Amino acid sequence: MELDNLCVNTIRMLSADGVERANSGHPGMPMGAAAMAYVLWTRFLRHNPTNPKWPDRDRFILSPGHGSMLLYTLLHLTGYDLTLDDLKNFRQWKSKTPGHPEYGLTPGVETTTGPLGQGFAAGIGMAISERYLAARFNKPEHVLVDHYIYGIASDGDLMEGVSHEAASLAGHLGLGKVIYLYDDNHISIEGSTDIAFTENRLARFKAYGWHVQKVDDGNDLNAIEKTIGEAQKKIGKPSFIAVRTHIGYGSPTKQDTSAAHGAPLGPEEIQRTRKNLGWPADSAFFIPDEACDQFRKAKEKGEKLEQKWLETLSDYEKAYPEQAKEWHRFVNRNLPEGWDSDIPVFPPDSKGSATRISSGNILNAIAPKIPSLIGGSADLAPSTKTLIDGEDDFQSTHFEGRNLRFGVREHAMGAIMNGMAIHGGLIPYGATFLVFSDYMRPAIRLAALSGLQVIYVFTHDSIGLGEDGPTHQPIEHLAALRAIPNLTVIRPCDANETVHAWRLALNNNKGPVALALTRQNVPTLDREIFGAADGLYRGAYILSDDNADNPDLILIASGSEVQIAIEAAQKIREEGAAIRVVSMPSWELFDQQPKAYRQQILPEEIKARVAIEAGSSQGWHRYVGSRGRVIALESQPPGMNGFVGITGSDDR
Ligand SMILES: Cc1ncc(C[n+]2csc(CCOP(=O)(O)OP(=O)(O)O)c2C)c(N)n1
Ligand SMILES: [Mg+2]
Repeated sequence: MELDNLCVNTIRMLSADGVERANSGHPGMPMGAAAMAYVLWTRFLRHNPTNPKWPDRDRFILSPGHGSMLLYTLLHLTGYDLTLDDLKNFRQWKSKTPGHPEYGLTPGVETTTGPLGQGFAAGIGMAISERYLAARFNKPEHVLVDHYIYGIASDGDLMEGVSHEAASLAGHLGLGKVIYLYDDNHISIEGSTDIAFTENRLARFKAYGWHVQKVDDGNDLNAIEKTIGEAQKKIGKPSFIAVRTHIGYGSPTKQDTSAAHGAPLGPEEIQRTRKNLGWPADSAFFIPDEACDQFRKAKEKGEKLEQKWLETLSDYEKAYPEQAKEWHRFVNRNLPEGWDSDIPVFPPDSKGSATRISSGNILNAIAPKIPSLIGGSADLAPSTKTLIDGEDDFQSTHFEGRNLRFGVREHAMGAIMNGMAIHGGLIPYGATFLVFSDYMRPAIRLAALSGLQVIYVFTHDSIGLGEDGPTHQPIEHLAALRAIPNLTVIRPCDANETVHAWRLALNNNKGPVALALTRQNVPTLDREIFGAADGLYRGAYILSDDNADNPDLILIASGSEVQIAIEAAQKIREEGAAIRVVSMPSWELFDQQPKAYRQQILPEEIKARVAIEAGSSQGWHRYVGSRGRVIALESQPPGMNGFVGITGSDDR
């Protein structure tokens, strides 16, 4: 139909105009994918541009974030709070239309994308949240949660390992609400995908357990509509639709070439493209009225959809007042009153226990009170102690289950947790050995960037883990995690610090928290003798102090090395020196303290300071100063003799 074509070309040209004006960006992807995006957004997507946060909206993920102009164009056209001026400010400093979509910045952007594969995997996390919430809250006559997770994925998304991991898990779990359109344009940056990407993608997804379809002509609106309709009918399988598109469609010389990928069309080529698509000459940012009206129908439609849902919610509140309260708690991320009433206080114990064990006990004390807390591990639950006792596994037969079995898929676990958190309603946690945090790093970074409440339980946090050898012994991992802005890393020294670490993680909804926990026992400190464990909230606090005004030496340690610091202090004291012992479970928390507090714990004038941590010394100099020393692991300890690897180093 002519109007449809006009609308599709409006998407193409607005996207190309945005890139042209910014003089950077990616016009080709939006131009190629415009038709499928149009069908999806005008014939299927249930959303309310007036309220981008309506909980039961369908989610749309643009996994190839480089095609961001496609998303901005759709948001503007359908009536989100994103003006034409915003489109004109594409890629400008502080604009609402950055180079890649950023969660929290632009209304309607459901998740940050750009690192290929992340959006794909985050969508699987959203689908997990959708099913869990549906299982927990829906009643036959009151359906509160019932929405799709739509996405567009590119060649790059499908090449990245994280999408393989996530697709495999989604197929296993039968997440039928996932419908992904594959922008099958045969082109990536270096040219034809023939140079590096030739497997049968449909067969691959079929083998993962997905329902697969293909559309031979990416401009055939009816064919696209039909396949999405079919996909919706497939209840128990995620859907993958390969749509043969043409990058840069409409551009006479750049279509089907990688030249359309990452640079503006250029003034002459964009004129030629306008002509080719029947667009007026010199018509940058032109939106035909009929096209605008067509897209804007989304507003009224969306308001009605949400209104209807609000009526359902109101009926639900009357019929199930208690559950309705819980629903609001979930959505607002509030913890129920008394959630911490069963949290243990661990008595002093010189033998103590591993902090991973304490963590497991704490998790199991709070989990019954916080049903929005759900998680699991990458096949290491017996080691990471992250199973919730008495709860089912989350499986296609038990979407109400709270124990997630991520399988050995750390990267997808990270990205999936991001999607779970971003979907709303849940607080996800995920566990593995600290050494394998490397396998999750890109997703952790995105969680931090997006300010998501995600909890990482990283156990076996030092060479103290035992006999596994250097492949399993983390060295630089704490430093690497601490280098990620807005990630709070906490390495508690004993059971009671672990309690406060969990409390902090549950209360911190501004960003992710990583807990670094021991495999081996650590003593539970007697807090009658030592400083109170809730000092953890301040990042560092005094455990013991011989001369509060003027200690001769400050020993600073984290986690399992705190006991070493305490023992060392004992010995040095015998020689008559006044020692202060500081437990420093979290740099980030300490750095947030007022200067006066920091000065109180680590007074500027006391230069004799030693930090002890069984990891890389990198960064510790900030706390010990130029005349202090760090006792750390400067090199990979030898395999079987790992325990003797800890050495003092002079860090001047
Ligand atoms: C993890 C990651 N690696 C590399 C890049 C850089 N990059 C951006 S787009 C792209 C590939 C483009 O090919 P495709 O995904 O098919 O998108 P199209 O060119 O078809 O729009 C690459 C390598 C990235 N964004 N993320
Ligand atoms: Mg491509």
